[in-house]
Amino acid sequence: MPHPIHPHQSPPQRINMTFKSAITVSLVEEARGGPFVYWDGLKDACEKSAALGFDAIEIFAPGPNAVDEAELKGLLQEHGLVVAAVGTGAGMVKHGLSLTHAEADHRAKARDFVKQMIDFGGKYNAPAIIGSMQGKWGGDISRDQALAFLREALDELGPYAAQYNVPLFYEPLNRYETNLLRTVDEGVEFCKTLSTDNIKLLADLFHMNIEEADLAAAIRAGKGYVGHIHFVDSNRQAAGMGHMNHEPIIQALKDIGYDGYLCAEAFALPDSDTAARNTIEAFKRLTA
Ligand code: LER
Ligand code: MN
Repeated sequence: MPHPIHPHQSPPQRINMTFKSAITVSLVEEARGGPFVYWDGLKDACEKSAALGFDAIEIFAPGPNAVDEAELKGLLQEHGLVVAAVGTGAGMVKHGLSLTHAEADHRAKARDFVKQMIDFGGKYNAPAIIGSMQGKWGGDISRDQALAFLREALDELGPYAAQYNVPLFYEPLNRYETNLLRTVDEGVEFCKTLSTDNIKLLADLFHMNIEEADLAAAIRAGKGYVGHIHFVDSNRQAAGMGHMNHEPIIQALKDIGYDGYLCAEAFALPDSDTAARNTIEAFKRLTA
């Protein structure tokens, strides 16, 4: 049996891995049961992730003012962590907002929410992520129209993020979560139509496992565009707990000179501590 983590034991040396490691913490009660490893607050997540040797946390927060800045900065400093990225999905989960909604007022509110989340992340030099906030097409809105709305949003929000010297991450999602862009290649082609070059793609191995023919080839084709990785297994558990072959994916990331994070956006299965430990062990095995 692996040893339990004692929050007060001093953190081990950072592990010198090829890629930086990050782990998710959700502060959104409505999302409980979703694919996030830690659920019991920032203090708990910082103590435990630092003790395991993670470099960073990725925060899924209910809104831009949900986190006390002094508290988080203190925790990051105390534990030698940084923020890898911040999610914006609470705009959808809590407020039902979508960047591709039929009504202009609604879209403006969605863009405003994302801007505030970019401001939130900016305090920690962390990019924001557009995942479920991209919405879907349907009803009165054609696919082309929805993509035009998405383009308009990213062309506004990408430059907005640049004030913090960070990109904005756009995440293709699998077919059960969006009908817009579902593969890295579709994401790359879409980025080429933008007037901003400050959008980078978030390649989530869980979504890719559903949509891509060849995950490593998709990563290679995303060279220059892939800026963040949600690193999990086929079943959205920690890497190593499903049937995904991660070695060729790691090799592809090396080949494209990827220098971002591998972030565990995984279910807390069988529990947070085990998922976190399984993740860091897989990272070490695959990349040390
Ligand atoms: C967010 O990163 C993501 O991957 C989505 O599946 C959440 O719904
Ligand atoms: Mn994801």
